[in-house]
Amino acid sequence: MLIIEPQAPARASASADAPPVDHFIDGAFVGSAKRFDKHSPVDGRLIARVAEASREQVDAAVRAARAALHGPWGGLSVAQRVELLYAVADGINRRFDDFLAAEVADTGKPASLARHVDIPRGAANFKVFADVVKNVPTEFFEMATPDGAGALNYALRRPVGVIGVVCPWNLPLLLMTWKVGPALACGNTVVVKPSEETPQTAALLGEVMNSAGVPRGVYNVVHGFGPGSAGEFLTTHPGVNAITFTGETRTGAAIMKAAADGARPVSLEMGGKNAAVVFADCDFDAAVEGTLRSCFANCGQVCLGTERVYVQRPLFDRFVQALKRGAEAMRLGRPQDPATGMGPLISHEHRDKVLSYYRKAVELGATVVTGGGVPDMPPELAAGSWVQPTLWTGLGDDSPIAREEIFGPCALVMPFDTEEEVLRRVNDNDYGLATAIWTADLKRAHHVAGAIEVGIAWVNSWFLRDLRTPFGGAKQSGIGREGGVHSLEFYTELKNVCIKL
Ligand code: NAD
Ligand code: 6OD
Repeated sequence: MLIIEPQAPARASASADAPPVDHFIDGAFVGSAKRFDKHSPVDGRLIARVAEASREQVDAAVRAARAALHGPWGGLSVAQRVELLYAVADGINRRFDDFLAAEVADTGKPASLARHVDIPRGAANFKVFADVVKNVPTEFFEMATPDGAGALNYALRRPVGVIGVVCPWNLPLLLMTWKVGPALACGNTVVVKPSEETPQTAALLGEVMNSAGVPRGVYNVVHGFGPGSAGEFLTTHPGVNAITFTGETRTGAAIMKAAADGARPVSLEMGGKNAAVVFADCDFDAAVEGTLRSCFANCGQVCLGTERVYVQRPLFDRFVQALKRGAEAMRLGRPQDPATGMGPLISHEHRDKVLSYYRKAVELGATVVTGGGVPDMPPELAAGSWVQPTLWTGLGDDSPIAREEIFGPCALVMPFDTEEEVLRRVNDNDYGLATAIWTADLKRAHHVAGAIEVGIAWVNSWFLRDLRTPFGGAKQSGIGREGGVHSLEFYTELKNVCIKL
């Protein structure tokens, strides 16, 4: 199988005409002397000149966030905070098309996907966590004492302080608000560092915060990169009380080291190498449709996505052929085209990484069932970072293709015989984020879901999310859980008050 080498991207050179994307600090937009280019993943066009925060600007954002804790924000009742967060959600919905356009421009993902997933969830994250904070009680214990009078214990939740929020590029608004929603609902203030690849929706949210009446300094955004830039400046800043992060495992480890100074808590949502397990008794069509989605949605750039597919042997050949047909039916194209099923990867840099695995699979002797290279796109899209949806067979669990996160539209499909065998093989991996189990046998479903070492197990579905449930990864996929009351554990200090009667 020939892997088509990508052309060097023909990109527009930096132009002062490209619109600026600025930081949002203390309720106002501010630029920087230093800016970097943001190119469209669809066609390589220069779409924005993004301000890169200096250490002083990150410091200003953290100071603004600290001051806001002691300003009007800190004096709000829970009911008032909840009302403001509802106004933020309504503000996102009112400017739905602006958010959609910004997200699609930054990521290149199909507008149909962003319209149904990214933007509505961006708004929902504010309402759901406002409701959690409003409705979830704390503890109360009545206690006996030797003098017979007794004592009462009750718990109070208080904000942690300034939260540093470091975000990835794959679901930018959704994953940022998934953390900012509960952080603000609990009364904290935030400094957000969006991915350098996707700066726009975080900035736009600043406008919504102002229109909703959120006091200045509560929500701040600083743009830039990781090491030696805004990410490092934020996570090493002593004024940040806790850090919540989504991204690669090795970045999470670097952030954990930075957080050790000052013994600051971290919540880390990191990489995965998720397995789908397809038993011979499954609903075949549902399993094929669900597995195609879990492998290829968002061009394979979903942390919960499947990159290992274990299929029970009697079904194996038929299942591989059905996946192949589905992959080959996938339409790659402009995000706005309703027929588009898959967009490009986020960048040429990320495509280089994904293609290096495409090459490695072939070198290791994989059978390329479909894909394996760069698709032939029309000339106006040729400078985008497109790759073919790809399926392999013929490699085992020990190959890097089965062990390392690729984060592209690709999966290795492998046969298995017994439940015990597949459990052992699925669990023999450093990651433990998510799994999808396809079976009609309820007893087996419960057993396998209980035994796979992951934070999230789906049975006969994938990415079906109730935001009240615990979300996070086992092993190297994460530390901590967010979602519902679990977010309260991270975003509040729980204080016990003991009253001697
Ligand atoms: P990344 O780790 O490269 O970057 C994430 C963020 O961290 C970016 O904002 C980046 O600028 C910043 N950063 C990088 N180095 C830093 C440093 N040393 N200090 C401080 N900040 C730093 O991840 P990515 O490429 O943006 O996202 C893809 C990865 O995210 C994949 O591994 C994917 O599995 C993972 N992910 C996990 C989840 C989850 O919920 N577990 C969700 C989405 C994505
Ligand atoms: O749905 C969510 O809350 C969530 N955190 C999804 C993560 C997807 C990863 O790419």
